[in-house]
Amino acid sequence: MTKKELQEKIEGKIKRHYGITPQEAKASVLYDACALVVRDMLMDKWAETQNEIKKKQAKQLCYFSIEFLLGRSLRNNVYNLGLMDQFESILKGYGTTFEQICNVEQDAALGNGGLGRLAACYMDAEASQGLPATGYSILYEYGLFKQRIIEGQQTELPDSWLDTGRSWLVTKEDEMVEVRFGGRVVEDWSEGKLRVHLEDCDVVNAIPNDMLISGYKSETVNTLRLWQPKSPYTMNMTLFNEGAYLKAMERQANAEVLSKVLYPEDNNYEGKSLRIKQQYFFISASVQSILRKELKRFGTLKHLNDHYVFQINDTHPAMVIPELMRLLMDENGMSWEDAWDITTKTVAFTNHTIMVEALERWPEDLIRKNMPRIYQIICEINRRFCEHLWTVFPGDWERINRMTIVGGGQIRMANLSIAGSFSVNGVSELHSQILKDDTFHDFYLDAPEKFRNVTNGITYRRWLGQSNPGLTKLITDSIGDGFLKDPNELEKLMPYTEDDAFLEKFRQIKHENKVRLAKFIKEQSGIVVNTDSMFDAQAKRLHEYKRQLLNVMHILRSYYEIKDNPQMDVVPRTYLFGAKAAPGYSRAKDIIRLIHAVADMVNNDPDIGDKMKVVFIQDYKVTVAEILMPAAELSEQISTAGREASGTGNMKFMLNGAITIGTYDGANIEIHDKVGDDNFFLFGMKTNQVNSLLRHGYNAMQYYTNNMWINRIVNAIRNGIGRPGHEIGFPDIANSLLFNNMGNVADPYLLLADFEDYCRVQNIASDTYLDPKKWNRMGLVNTAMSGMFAADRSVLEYDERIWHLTHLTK
Ligand code: 26Q
Repeated sequence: MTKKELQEKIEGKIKRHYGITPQEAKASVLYDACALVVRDMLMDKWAETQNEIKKKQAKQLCYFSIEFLLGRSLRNNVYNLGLMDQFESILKGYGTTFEQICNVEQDAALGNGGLGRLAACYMDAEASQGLPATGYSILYEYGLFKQRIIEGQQTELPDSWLDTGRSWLVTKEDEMVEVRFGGRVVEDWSEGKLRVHLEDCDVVNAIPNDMLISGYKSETVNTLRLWQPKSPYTMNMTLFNEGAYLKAMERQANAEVLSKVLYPEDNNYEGKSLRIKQQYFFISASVQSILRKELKRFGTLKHLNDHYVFQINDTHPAMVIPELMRLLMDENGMSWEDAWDITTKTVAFTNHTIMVEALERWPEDLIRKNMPRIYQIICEINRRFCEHLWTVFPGDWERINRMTIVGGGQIRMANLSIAGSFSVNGVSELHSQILKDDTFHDFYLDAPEKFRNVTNGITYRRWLGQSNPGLTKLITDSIGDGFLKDPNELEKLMPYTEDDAFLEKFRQIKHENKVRLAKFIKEQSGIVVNTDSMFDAQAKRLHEYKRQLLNVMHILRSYYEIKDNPQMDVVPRTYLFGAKAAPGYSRAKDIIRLIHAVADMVNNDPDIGDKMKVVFIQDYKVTVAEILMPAAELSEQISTAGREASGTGNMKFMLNGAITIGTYDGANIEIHDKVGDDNFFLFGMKTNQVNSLLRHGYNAMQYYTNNMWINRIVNAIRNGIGRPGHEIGFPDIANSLLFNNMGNVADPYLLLADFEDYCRVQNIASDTYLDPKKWNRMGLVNTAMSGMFAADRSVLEYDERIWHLTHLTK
């Protein structure tokens, strides 16, 4: 499309929707007009994609996820359509810039962290690879909370993303479906055959809002279908007339509350009844709408698994299994055996965590009360599964007890997900191995053929092409732009690791990106950072297993070393943190407060000056990550070995040329394999050492007694951190490292055991930074070897190992 045609379309929108000229339009109007024009363009391609799917009777992917952490869409879509130059030039003509207009858009933060962002990266990769896919989730009114720091403490503010997000949605009232809660199960033998139906339910209408998903220079446009609940009931006038105003609206309010807010929990399960209703709401609506299409197209559901595969993103959508069973049997007259055969050939399960506190287990009562028929079906799945287990493990009661789906008054969603799927995968080599050896070992013995690995990946278009234009240009100028379609081409950069002029340009670009981040930090917090210092970043959800506290302990050590010896030579560093804590996770919030106290102490100390700065970047989100990743030089990936399933931030940093300081955990291992020992700062215990230490009784106190640094740092954390006169003590944090608490051993994530080795390797990192050429070469190796962490590779592996989809025109 030419600039002229595009400009006419934009101006047409402004005129028709707002009745003004582009010169009169403020930024929000220009944003809306651009978004609507882009949406129209995608709509044409979307219709084409639908046609091709029909014509080819294509097998499609349904990706079920309670989270899609999309970030902004305008720039992404314009980039994918190859229209960046046109848009930049048109908006310049209006006296503004495309960037300014993009900044109007709020992030669509319909997710917490890694799991949600992964879903978003995969949607991009599927469209880019011509894989037909639909994502299914909820149209949350409020996304993940906005984080404000007030006096060092996190407070949460609502995030109403729809103000600008609406522009991307196409509401399809005519594709509404009914979701039913509660009621009674009624069995009916009247036609000589058992038919089950529900009576006296609470009905919630589900309305689809479709977001079109573009791929990079691809003809395929896919769909993200976000369900919005709407009550079919109006106000109860009898109650209203009696003066019971709230009661009169209760039914309506109960329905619409389903999509109010995304639960802000990450890697942690909380048994809230609204949450399970959210899950059933979007699952039931999605499966109904899929079956409706299948019936319309083929007149039967017998071949469902030839046309669809359902990938469930962790266990949150596990109710697809009983819901599909219910619809096949109760509403389509299929036998249990036929329905089970189809279901278990359709559903595949991805696990994202082995942390026990994240495993979903719902009280039986809650499911029985809200989804009585689903409860019955789960019980019957369980009964038959136990029967099967008795033949596989005769007499092995203990094992069978661990494997049951219903047990101890709870429904175990992971067990349901495995029993009802044909595929179970982890998200990195190590994680998939742990699933087989440990977490799901019993299930592995029963059905080894189900287990596979697909290592996570990220979309390079967003995380390099769009967020790091400087580096993208340097790469394109030297090896062409093929890497944006085939990321393995990045390896062609390897010869440049010996090219001094190239390395100098690489350094220069990193520096420009650091200046950009420094400006952002200055505007946000007033802190001035030294752009010649090493930018050392840890950005991820705040969780004890991710060990932000270990990073803090090392910062304190560096600080005291300078205090003890002000004349010593140091490599200046800027320590960057970005992290949200779940609002109910008080230890995590305490650690945020500690980071601020450390920042207050370090940043205001005249003895320290430019040598150290500690910066907590407020409200870390996709859009902030897009500024942070390109500027980082050292990537902190320091989880306790065996605890981080994969990590994906590690990949974003690597791609942008940061060097990892990390443990042997998750995808760090595969990053280390790719770049080798020389280009990675590896430290700490391995998974087997961690587990054996914990099994044989880990004694944290012994480190406190014997290591004078640990002693000093833990005491300081307990007694007071802050600028003089403003010290705050954190006794709970200190105690958690030394004493058993509430059934937990002291220091369950082994910070004290890994501390010395971490500091040793941090010193190596500092020494290496003194040799800029060496450092830049290491960074470039990281970029060059990052090809395998592209989401394109991941989705193609899913396709080859699990999905077997029909490929469309790219
Ligand atoms: C469950 C029940 C009730 C409420 C909340 C939850 C819940 C919500 C979010 C449980 C877990 C999560 C999120 C998990 C997550 O993000 N896991 C991360 O997934 C990434 C993508 O695979 C991995 O890279 C990370 O290692 C993993 O931590």
